[in-house]
Amino acid sequence: MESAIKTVVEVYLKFAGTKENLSGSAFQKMVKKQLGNIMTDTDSSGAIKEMRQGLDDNQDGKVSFPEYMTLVGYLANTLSEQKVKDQEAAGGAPAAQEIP
Ligand SMILES: [Ca+2]
Repeated sequence: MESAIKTVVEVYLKFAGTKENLSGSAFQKMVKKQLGNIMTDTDSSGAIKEMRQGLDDNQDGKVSFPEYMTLVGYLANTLSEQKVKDQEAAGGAPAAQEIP
């Protein structure tokens, strides 16, 4: 858990460089290099641009740390939902909400 949190912060700082935000091109690079296995469409610059626009709460064209954390939370949520589905499909442990 601690190493995962450090990684989330380090990846952001690596791609933000000395700036306080991820620029459009930095965000493109970050998604392509870091999220190719967890997301689809990461080879599409247009799809990544749309995703950035969806995250960009203050509409400044850049991704701030809180905006980046929205993406991390979204991906974690998607991953956990997918794991539940996989377990159900495999006849494995039921989802927590199904346990009486
Ligand atoms: Ca922004």
